[in-house]
Amino acid sequence: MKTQHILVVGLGYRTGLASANFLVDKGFEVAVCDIKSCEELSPIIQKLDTRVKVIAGNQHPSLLANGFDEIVLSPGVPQSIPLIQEAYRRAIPVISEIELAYRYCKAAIVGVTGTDGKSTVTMLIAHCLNRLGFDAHPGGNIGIPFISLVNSLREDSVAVIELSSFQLETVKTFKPDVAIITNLTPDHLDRYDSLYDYFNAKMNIANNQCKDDYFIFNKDDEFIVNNMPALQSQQHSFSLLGKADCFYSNGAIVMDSNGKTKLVAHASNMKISGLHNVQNAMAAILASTFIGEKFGNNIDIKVLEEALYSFEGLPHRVQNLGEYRGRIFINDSKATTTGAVIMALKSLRDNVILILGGRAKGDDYSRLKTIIKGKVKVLVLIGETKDEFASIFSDIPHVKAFSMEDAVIKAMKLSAKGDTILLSPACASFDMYKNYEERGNHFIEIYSKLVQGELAWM
Ligand code: UMA
Repeated sequence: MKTQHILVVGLGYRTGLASANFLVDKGFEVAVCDIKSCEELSPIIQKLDTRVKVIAGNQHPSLLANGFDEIVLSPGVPQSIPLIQEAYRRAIPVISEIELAYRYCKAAIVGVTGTDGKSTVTMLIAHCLNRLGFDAHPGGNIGIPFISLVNSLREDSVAVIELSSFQLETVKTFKPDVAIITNLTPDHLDRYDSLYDYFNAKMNIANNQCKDDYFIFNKDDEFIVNNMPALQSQQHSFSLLGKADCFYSNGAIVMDSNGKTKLVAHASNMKISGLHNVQNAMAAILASTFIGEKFGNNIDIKVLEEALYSFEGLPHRVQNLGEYRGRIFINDSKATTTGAVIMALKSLRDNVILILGGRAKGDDYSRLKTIIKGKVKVLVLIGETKDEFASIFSDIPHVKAFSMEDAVIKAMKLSAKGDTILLSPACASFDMYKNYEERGNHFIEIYSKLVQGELAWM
């Protein structure tokens, strides 16, 4: 049989690199192209198998004249680029790395999508399943490409995969055994024409599911409930507000199984706080239960309860750094949407000094006004959006800052004992940093300098 010739589009240090190395190992002839120059890509090229052909600084549609059989598209590359449009014209299949990994994955799959909470839910499910005795592996959008896991997954393993809308745009047959959508609020509207387009990409998570599969959704999310397409899978919901398959009542997280209610956990015993984390826990409880059913086991609720209590949470998500001169510092650098900022503010008392801004993602930032007026004393505006936000929030006390250090110094000056200094930007980080982790780590570093007396702020 003729060797298949695959083009990987986008040589990011996660998806492109892992996909190209995987494919060449499987015997495919592989080329990878990226708009960046060879020099810019050199740290990644060093990790690339030497059998992979690198096309740097060129993504012209004429590349397809080389006769590729399939394209693996990195999530950061939109389908609208001329190369991909030309691929569609030539009927060359375009798939995501998720679809590729699915072809080789022997394990059961839990897929987690939604706007906010995906990473926490992914890690929490993997934590619960491992405590329950499963061999669970988290991956996907969380930063570990699914394709890099498949060789180590067994038939009795569970891959718990965080899925972005970008990754789901180009799946074809991908089908998780358990799919979850945490919530849906405006995001990535710089890539999608409307919220519906964004939602439709996300719903690709469930399109191929069949009647033996499970689909878990947030019953409190009106957009999801009102726009849910017909699905083949068994649908189950969680709710903070009323009855659902898993619901919250007076501090208790309860499962409703065929009309019989069962107490699973007390929210106050969990290390991750806030009602959004109760939602995350409910999604994890349902997913763990259904994975148990898939494997023919009744999971031990006591073990699940302990797993929920022992989960430490993830860095950069409402991460409490500690106290300095009576101010609590919270790093929520992962909050790149208005929905995430709303969740963070809801989980805190008032008197917040909010560090906000970065690279806009097409969100309607005025959505933040009501909660900011209720909880925030003053806004410290950073990044590319600072002028735009100064006009959106003109009726709210605000100052502009010109670096993260400047933001922290201004936040210290404008705060008093008992206040909370929160970095929850509502924006992407790319105007000032490589990614949200680098932004959060810089904030943590500045906080440490403050505590050690190495940053003059008075
Ligand atoms: N590129 C092109 N042509 C273009 C645009 C980009 O060649 O037109 C190239 C860039 O020059 C770069 C490469 O594509 O070299 C970047 O690829 P990538 O952005 O897909 O980067 P990866 O490192 O592979 O990271 C991706 C996800 N990135 C995005 O979706 C933007 C990571 O999610 C994910 O962790 C990783 O795969 C593993 O699955 C990050 C993210 O920001 C965390 N996700 C978004 C979010 O969470 O909101 C969706």
